[in-house]
Amino acid sequence: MSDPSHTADCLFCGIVRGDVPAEVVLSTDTAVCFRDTMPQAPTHVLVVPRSHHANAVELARHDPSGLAELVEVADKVAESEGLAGDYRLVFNTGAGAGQSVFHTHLHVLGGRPMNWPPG
Ligand code: DGP
Repeated sequence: MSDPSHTADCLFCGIVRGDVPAEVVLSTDTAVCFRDTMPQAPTHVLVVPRSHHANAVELARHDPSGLAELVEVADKVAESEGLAGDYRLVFNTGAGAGQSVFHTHLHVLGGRPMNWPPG
């Protein structure tokens, strides 16, 4: 949902608004990118759309071009972090899959060898 009434208690809406501090590495018209406070790799940045949707599927349904843009922005972040086209993008979707913040965010991970399957 992108209903603004859902965003008052949302942590990432707070970061997007600038009310909650974060180490921002890139800010665009549509997204804010900041370092994850629990990094799982030497580079771990979250690419967060300014609009509130609960997960990647909700964003895709309501704003498909916004989802594509998120991936473009993630690639810019990876480049500026020196990952040279070598990185992992992750959308955790649902609590059972590890999603803990219910505002769409794309994890950009890199700077170490990545294992498969992921844990
Ligand atoms: P997920 O588990 O996929 O919903 O990812 C949420 C990520 O958000 C998780 O890796 C930890 C990170 N995180 C949680 N709280 C904060 C915060 O206050 N600031 C920042 N920068 N990251 C946070």
